[in-house]
Amino acid sequence: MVLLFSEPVKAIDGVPDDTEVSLSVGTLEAVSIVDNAHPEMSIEMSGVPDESCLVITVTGIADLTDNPLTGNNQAHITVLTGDTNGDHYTDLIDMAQVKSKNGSALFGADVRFDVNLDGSIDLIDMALIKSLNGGAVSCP
Ligand SMILES: [Ca+2]
Ligand SMILES: [Ca+2]
Ligand SMILES: [Ca+2]
Repeated sequence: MVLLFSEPVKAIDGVPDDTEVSLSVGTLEAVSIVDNAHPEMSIEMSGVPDESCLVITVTGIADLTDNPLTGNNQAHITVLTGDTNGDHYTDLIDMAQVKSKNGSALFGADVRFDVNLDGSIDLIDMALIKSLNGGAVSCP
């Protein structure tokens, strides 16, 4: 997961780690800020369950001239396998969407149609969505 900020950031305590980032579900593995030129924070995590609402809370960061982060410091992310159209339900609409992309090369936003993450969009992905039909999640 990569968070984008309006300008480059740093950890106020000098080390980007679990004092800057907390997750509502799953396990935080690593936090890094790539460099001073890009306003990006990279967050590695594991064990985030399917059908969950992941809230990432960021605290203790500042811009490069020591102005602390202001404004919204939380990102709400819906975690739902097979929900290719992002409407918070896994259903026949998603299956139809994957069917329309069957055999397409993975490119840009189309990666979301590769539900099993094996590098191609095919019948296996459609079968997976079928098996997950009825899945739902809400993420306020
Ligand atoms: Ca820290
Ligand atoms: Ca859907
Ligand atoms: Ca696939």
